[in-house]
Amino acid sequence: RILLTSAALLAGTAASAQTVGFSQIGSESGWRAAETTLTRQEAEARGIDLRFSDAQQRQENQIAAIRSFVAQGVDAILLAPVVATGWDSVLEEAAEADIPVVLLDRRVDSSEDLYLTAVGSDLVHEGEVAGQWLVDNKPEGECRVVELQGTTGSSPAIDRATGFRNAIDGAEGIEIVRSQTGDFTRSGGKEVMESFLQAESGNEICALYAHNDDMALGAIQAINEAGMNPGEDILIVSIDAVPDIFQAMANGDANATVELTPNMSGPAFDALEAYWADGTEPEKFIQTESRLYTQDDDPMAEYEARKDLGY
Ligand code: GZL
Repeated sequence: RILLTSAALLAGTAASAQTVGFSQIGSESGWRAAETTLTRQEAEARGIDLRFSDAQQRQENQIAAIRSFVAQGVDAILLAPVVATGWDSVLEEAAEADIPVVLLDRRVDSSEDLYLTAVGSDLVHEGEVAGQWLVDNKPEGECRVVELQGTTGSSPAIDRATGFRNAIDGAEGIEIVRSQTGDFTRSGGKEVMESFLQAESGNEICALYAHNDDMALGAIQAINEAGMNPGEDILIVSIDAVPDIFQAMANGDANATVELTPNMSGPAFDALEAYWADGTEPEKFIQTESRLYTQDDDPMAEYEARKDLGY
């Protein structure tokens, strides 16, 4: 009898475990890897059955994954949308199946009615913080800037470009002379920076603004290989605050980064648990905080604090 009761109890507990499908963009950056690691840990800690799909940065794979999650009848879907457009029909299918969708770290242009909430940072503000750092720290005179943009059509690429331009527009002598996507990857950042250096040979490049640290780290490699000193000849400002950018700061190769927390799933699961419990409708946007870090902020301590978080 006791054995039966405990088995029945276990079965009962297992049956109440919520199942969540997670359509992740891929593993294009250290930050993305940390977001995945933390999401798996959060789900484990909460007894949530997480079904994970890596889209290799292709929207069609994310759409297929969402359709599969709907067919499985999951209790919720997490979506980190690689680009901002093209989600209406698949989000409508999830809505028709009464499956709540929570957006992580990027936004979509679909109606807010098609998702429960979006967890992310103020991406425009991140660009403004990066731009303001350069305004405050650029050398005297003209400062010609090159920009490595994130994935074309993604909300961070759009908003971080806007924010940086908001900050520098009012300042004298700062001009963006080249801008191109490096797709948020180190290899992309390195290749595009090599082309910037060739195209601008003979002209002075004062600073690089990269929409994420991984592209900045690739660019630092290219600048070193060109026999120049990143962090001195060319100032480096980027976004994410991954461990390796702090290592670069400690070496004098990078100057500033704007932190983006990789723990988007904590607030997401909090909102879902409240919704599952009694239908509580969260705010449509749950904003995470970001702050500036520079070489003055003990980079190696920041490196140590982050190095085991799964980046
Ligand atoms: C921003 C997030 C970005 C990170 C990159 O919210 O979507 O995607 O800044 C990642 O590292 O590729």
